[in-house]
Amino acid sequence: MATRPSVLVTRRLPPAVEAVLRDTFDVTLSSDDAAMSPEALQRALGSVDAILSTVTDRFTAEVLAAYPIRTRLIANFGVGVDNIDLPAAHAHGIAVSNTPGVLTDCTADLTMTLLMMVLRRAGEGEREVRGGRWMGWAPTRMLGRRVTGRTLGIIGVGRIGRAVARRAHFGFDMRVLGYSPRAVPGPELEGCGIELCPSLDTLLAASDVVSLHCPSTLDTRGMMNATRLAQLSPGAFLINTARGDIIVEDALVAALDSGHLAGAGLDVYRDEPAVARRLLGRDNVVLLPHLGSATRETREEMGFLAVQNLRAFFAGEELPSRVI
Ligand code: 8YV
Repeated sequence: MATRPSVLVTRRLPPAVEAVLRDTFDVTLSSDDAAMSPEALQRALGSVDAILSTVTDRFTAEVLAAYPIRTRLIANFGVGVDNIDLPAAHAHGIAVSNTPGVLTDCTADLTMTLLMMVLRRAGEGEREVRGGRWMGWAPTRMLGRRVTGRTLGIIGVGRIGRAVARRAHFGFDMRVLGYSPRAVPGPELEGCGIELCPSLDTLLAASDVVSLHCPSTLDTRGMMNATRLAQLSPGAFLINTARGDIIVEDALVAALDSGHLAGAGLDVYRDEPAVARRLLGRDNVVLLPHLGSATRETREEMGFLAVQNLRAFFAGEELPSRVI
């Protein structure tokens, strides 16, 4: 029998996915289900044919400088690949795949969850009830902002941005503005209810709520800085289910402190799992623990898509979702 490709799986995955992996490859499963250290990643790069990685595995240029490298494919469990230095991987002859599509709806659903929670003060309200501080209904108590009919600005009109737009436009009657540097107007965006803005400035100034759906790249890291936040209309809200480092956290806190920003809903953070102390104490900020794709169904589909990429790679076939 031909030897099976060796695959290191860095984190525990849904049992059905692990079963398929065991049936197909010579698999090493992570034993402690914690983020792998740079040293452990380097050891893996030298010893296995492929690595099924997640967002918590940081394949920096230093890690990828391991020698010798045996790994030929990093199959990332997630659509974002900012945890992998792509030029360095390419330079070492390592292919990279991801899991787009299967997590679009879940992430869009979670974006709407954050939006609703922030504008309707749901996190704050829940804390009040659980804390035994609720003194009863009153006409002027804990008033949030109406969601229906507001203007939502979507930065990044790819799969997830468009799925959010559909929910907001057709479900909540929102006016939806969109911006991506390379987006072109047409039926695909119009069908999602998106009016494309000519510039980011226009979108920021015209939106009541801005939601981030762009990848973290050299162009977008730190994009939401003090200048950009100041361009938002006073009393606007910011939602982030993309990547934490797109927002400059100090600038976000300052905009919340000054009241220019009315609230924020965050699922992702620059230094996960660390969350800035100055955000933790704020009632107008909803903080979730990177739950975008966290449903049983989606995590299985992500796993199966990663397996398909591994299979195709070792069969010499085209990868279903190759990044490089
Ligand atoms: C995943 C995500 O849970 O797919 C992504 O890019 O951020 C999340 O949905 C995470 O990446 C798992 O590796």
